[in-house]
Amino acid sequence: MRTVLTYGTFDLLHIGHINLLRRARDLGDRLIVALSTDEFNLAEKNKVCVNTYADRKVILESLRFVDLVIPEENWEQKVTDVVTHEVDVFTIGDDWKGHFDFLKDKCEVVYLPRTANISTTEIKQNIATGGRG
Ligand code: C2G
Repeated sequence: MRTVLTYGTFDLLHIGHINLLRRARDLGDRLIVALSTDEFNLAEKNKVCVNTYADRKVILESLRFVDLVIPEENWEQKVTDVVTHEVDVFTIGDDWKGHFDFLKDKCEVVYLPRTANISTTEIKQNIATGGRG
């Protein structure tokens, strides 16, 4: 059983998230998503989510290529998560390239290409300005 772990906020789930999650799952047999809590998002990422943690969790759990969702509550939990869940591969979008290389002595680290021209921020801006420009 090859376990893959990734992290994120996944608010207003969009094709960029889906591409990431599908490719993450394809790196192994089981995908765990550490989902940023509302408190962590606000305190550490300056993000105010449209969907609550509870709703974002249910949405991710409904995806056929997500096997388990756990909370991401701080920046420091990754090593513990990798060990606790016997993770073989840590993966995340390449906007984080290099940030998590410290995990390389515990598991493989794979940075996946981001999907261009889509982000939660852009979606919010398009809604605020009355639709895609
Ligand atoms: N992503 C992507 N393409 C996009 C947008 C996002 O591949 N167009 C990827 C990101 O690179 C990330 C995942 O989708 O791997 C989730 O993105 P966010 O919800 O924005 O998560 P982020 O704020 O990057 O949180 O500890 C790590 C952080 O929790 C990561």
